[in-house]
Amino acid sequence: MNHYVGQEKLTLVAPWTSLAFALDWVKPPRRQQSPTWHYVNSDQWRYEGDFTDYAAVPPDAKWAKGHAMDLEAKSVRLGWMPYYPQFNRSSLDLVTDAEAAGASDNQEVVQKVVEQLKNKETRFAVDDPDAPENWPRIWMIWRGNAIQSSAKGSEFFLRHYLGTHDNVTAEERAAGKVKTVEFREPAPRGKMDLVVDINFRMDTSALYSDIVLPTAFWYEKNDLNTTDLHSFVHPLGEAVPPVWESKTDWEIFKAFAKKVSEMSSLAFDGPVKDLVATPLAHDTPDELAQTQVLDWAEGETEPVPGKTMPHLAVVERDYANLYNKFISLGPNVKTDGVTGNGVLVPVADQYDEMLQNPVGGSPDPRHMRCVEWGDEKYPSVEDALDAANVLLAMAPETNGEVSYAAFKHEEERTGLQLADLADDVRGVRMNFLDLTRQVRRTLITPCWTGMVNEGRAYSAWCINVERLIPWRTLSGRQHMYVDHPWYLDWGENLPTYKPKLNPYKTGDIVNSPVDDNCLVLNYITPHGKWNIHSTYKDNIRMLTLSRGMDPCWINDKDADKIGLKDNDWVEMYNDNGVVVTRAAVSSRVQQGMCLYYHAVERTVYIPKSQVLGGKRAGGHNSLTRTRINPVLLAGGYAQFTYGFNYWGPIGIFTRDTHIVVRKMEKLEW
Ligand SMILES: Nc1nc2c(c(=O)[nH]1)N[C@H]1C(S)=C(S)[C@@H](COP(=O)(O)OP(=O)(O)OC[C@H]3O[C@@H](n4cnc5c(=O)[nH]c(N)nc54)[C@H](O)[C@@H]3O)O[C@H]1N2
Ligand SMILES: Nc1nc2c(c(=O)[nH]1)N[C@H]1C(S)=C(S)[C@@H](COP(=O)(O)OP(=O)(O)OC[C@H]3O[C@@H](n4cnc5c(=O)[nH]c(N)nc54)[C@H](O)[C@@H]3O)O[C@H]1N2
Ligand SMILES: [Mo]
Repeated sequence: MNHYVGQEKLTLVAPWTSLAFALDWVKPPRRQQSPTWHYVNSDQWRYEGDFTDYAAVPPDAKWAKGHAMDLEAKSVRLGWMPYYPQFNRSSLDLVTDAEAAGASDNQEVVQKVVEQLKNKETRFAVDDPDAPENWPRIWMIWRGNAIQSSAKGSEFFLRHYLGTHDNVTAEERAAGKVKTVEFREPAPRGKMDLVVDINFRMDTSALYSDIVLPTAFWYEKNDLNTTDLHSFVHPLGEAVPPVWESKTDWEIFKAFAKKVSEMSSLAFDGPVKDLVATPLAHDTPDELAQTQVLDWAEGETEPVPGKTMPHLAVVERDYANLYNKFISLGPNVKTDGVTGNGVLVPVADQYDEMLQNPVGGSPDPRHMRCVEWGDEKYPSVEDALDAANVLLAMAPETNGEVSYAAFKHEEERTGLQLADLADDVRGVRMNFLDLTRQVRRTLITPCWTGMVNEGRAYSAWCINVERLIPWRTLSGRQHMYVDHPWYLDWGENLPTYKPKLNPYKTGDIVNSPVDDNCLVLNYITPHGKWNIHSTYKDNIRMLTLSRGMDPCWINDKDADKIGLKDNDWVEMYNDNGVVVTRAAVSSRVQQGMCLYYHAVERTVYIPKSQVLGGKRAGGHNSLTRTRINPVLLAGGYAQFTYGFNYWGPIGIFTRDTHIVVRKMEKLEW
């Protein structure tokens, strides 16, 4: 199913989460927080010293000091943030070895692994991220454009993930600074053995990939595309079949599942057991797990899974049946319901209803069907149409009875009367054909906070204000003050003014030449107004309207200082990389800043750089780098507990980035 990253969440979040992460078959899922993952793996941590070199914290801090990478490792071992790969050994072997050493059940397997972690026989991979056994080898980019377009610190990706040419002039500074994490020399380059991109567009990430899997465009497939911020469920309809070799995303992932199933007998005799570490989770009792910060690795407490460290669960992996499971809706949704934003949605009745459908037949926008294998019958998700109809049947936004049941469940949790909200929509059902025939709005649901009955526009938090459902905070109210010791230590227990970062101290401008012919400016990369990230910009019409490229915007008085005229070619650079483009000089831009819209593609224009001696320049994220604000690593307490796509450090605000801007003497392609 389609979804946008960022704050636009998929409306049908509860059933979608189940399907997307295969929770209908196996729990818990392995979900990662991306900025921290890339900070570690693309080795950007190696290029900074102590974060207090540039960030202001109160004096005499206990934790707010040292290297951010050490704090990242701490956040993993305390169960605050997820990290994969998990250990310095295969998580399958850990279980087999524990069993060979006498562990008779899953509980004992977990206990053995906890002991090994405590006496350091087994290590978390994050403690030694540049050890060959600990870094990831395969990177699959799907529905994103990570390389240059979205990921901060693009040039570090080129260097450490891909091993291509890069424009980094920064030096490594972490040696001797990291205390618990291993600093290996030299830093590995080209860590990824295989980069696969699934896209319908030749974007920048595709340019750098080993394999590009062409996917069907939006009029070549049946799919759903929705967000909570507007209240319609969008169907994408297959007007024509996918052209040439392209396949729908659903078919591509299904083909992967099939191949893995076919090949599994080469590695496994049957189902195997796997150990999964997951962080303390938002919207669960884990929010009260750590009222204090006690590190078991420093002897301050005992390691207890799900309390003082990550949850550890033993799960079964049945690779031979991966394909069968892919095409079937698993029984977990019947027993456990589906969950979205902390709200449990019971769907057992809908599961049983779906089981009444016939086995086989072709996918149909009106009808649902079942599949059979291993003597069992399951609702089918073999085709994207089946999957869309299954989602529509289980989502409170599109099945009024499900919404009613979810509100009933919320009544028990909150002690409030709520189900009346869904009284009038109990009879409403939507299937894929309904959506293609007529625009349909989503129904009211406790998974979201808007009140959309009777045509009312979606607006966040209405249910909390009007029906007094508690806010999802510790106090149940809107609250600003956080009494957690980690936040107190950083001086951020209340929203706090933090001074602008010094570019010479952050490492942005150390090796970059600065003289009277250039400007040092604050670098801002807001979202393009006429494009969505990297999409809809590189076509002839948009390029014609914007000088054939993305210009950088500079204030006229600033431009005067270095004799820069509108449309002149400039070089923008810092220690992270370099960009070559034209200057759009305008009094609408504030003095002291340089604005370069997100997101630039390498398919359009990338001239050569002069400051870097003729090397080809980069795009907007060539000038950024990921810096983790460690205060945001905290977890296991109140609303600041990890939630997928909700909580964790961001890459960086580009406004904390500084660049040097210089007029170009000679343009070279
Ligand atoms: N410097 C800087 N960096 C930023 C930001 C910034 O403001 N400044 N913003 C950040 C934010 S908030 C975000 S959300 C990210 C966005 O980052 P991304 O999500 O990586 O950016 P997009 O360019 O939207 O990438 C989506 C890709 O999916 C492809 N695509 C679209 N539909 C389909 C489909 O149905 N199937 C498949 N397989 N592919 C499809 C598109 O062609 C496109 O290449 O960028 C982040 N990075
Ligand atoms: N057209 C279009 N619409 C989009 C998107 C898109 O790519 N294109 N992307 C979608 C996504 S995923 C997202 S996350 C949202 C992002 O939408 P917004 O959150 O609105 O993000 P931006 O447009 O990047 O930045 C908003 C404004 O913040 C200003 N700004 C920069 N630094 C500072 C600062 O230090 N203080 C203050 N007060 N202001 C500052 C910028 O100049 C800019 O005008 O947009 C969504 N909508
Ligand atoms: Mo976003």
